[in-house]
Amino acid sequence: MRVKRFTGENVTDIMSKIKRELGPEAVILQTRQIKEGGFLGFFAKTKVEIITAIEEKPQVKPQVSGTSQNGPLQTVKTDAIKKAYEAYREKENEYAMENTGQESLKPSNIAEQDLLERTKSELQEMHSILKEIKGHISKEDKENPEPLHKWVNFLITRGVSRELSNRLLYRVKNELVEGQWDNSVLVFENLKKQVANLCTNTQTIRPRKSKTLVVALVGPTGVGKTTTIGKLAAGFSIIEKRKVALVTADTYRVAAVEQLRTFGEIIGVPVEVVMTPEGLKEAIDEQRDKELIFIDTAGRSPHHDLHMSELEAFLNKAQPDLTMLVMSATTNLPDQIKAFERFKDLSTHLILTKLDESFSLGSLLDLLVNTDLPVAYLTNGQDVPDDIDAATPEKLARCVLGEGNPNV
Ligand SMILES: Nc1nc2c(ncn2[C@@H]2O[C@H](COP(=O)(O)OP(=O)(O)OP(=O)(O)O)[C@@H](O)[C@H]2O)c(=O)[nH]1
Ligand SMILES: [Mg+2]
Repeated sequence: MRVKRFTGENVTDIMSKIKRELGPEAVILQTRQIKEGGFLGFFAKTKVEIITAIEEKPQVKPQVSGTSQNGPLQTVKTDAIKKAYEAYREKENEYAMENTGQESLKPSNIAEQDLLERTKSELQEMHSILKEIKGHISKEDKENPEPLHKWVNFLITRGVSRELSNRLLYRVKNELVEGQWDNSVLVFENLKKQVANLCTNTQTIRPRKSKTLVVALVGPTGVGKTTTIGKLAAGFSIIEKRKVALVTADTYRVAAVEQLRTFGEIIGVPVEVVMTPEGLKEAIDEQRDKELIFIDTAGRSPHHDLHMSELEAFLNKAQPDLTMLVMSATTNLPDQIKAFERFKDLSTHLILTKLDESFSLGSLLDLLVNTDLPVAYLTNGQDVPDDIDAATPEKLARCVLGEGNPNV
């Protein structure tokens, strides 16, 4: 990799210089203001410095076909895409440190935060123990015969609620005959079927050549909206060869916009930044020649009414065809359900993120029975563009139950 420094009067001039000299593959590592010239620190001119990097290895040819278990986007320019996205991410973090986020990074706040988090998780644990004790005397427990109790416990250890676990085993019991309740292979096969039956509602994005499809991603803060848009935009533009545009209505990220644009240039996708709902509408109208327009929105706390109304104002102007509510598997179920309740009227689909970070994905099943929106995608890592999969009932069932039969 070759690293090169560029300086100039402004970012736009330097960006064109970089593009001329290094081509669109160049990745921005750092952007900052510097003082140059002058005497003893006086009369120095303020300039912009951009540090770039370019891969000198021969390029990997795009492989259009070949979907894999880990995601369909594995081969194409992956390194360049990753680096560009990481550069964007770094800039974003830098900005967060320099601004409001700074406070929360002080050591004393970290300790307080830790204590708060621990207390919160202890309370949650106590809450689930109480729920479990209550569940022990539930009616369904008595209805499920002894050989099936271990399966109820298995589901509970996977994170499924006791109530739903009992319901599932009740169905298994009714579909098998008594002599089969001891047969682990038959019980597990039937259980997989029962779980998949609760996960049938899946649907991915299907762009059409004839009409632009506008897709907005919304959701609570930090759940992975921007990362998922990066993965989707790269996937659709590079693998599916679709004409894609990306519009960000997240004004908090303005400092990182150049990086986002560089990321867009590498994957061949224009990036527009808008400040107002009207600006969003104009940006969409300008990109009407595209097959797909992705809109990234700022993370919104479901408890913050003003922020929610701002989001609604953006969506009212944009009138997206699909609005995907992004939910993280690391959020506890009651909070997931609260967020769902708050966002559901704005949303048409769900995207479930950070599956790789949770050890008990069983609670996703409880989430799904509490929601009626189709699940579009599952994400399982931070890597752009690789860590994303289209949702299917089988994949969801595998998340809930794990890979193999626990009782053989
Ligand atoms: N482990 C893991 N991390 C993820 C995944 N998706 C996103 N992340 C990480 O989650 C963090 C937040 O991701 P963002 O994409 O910025 O989330 P966001 O929803 O856009 O955040 P806001 O815009 O601040 O609301 C980043 O560190 C991402 O790398 C995933 O599937 N798995
Ligand atoms: Mg974001």
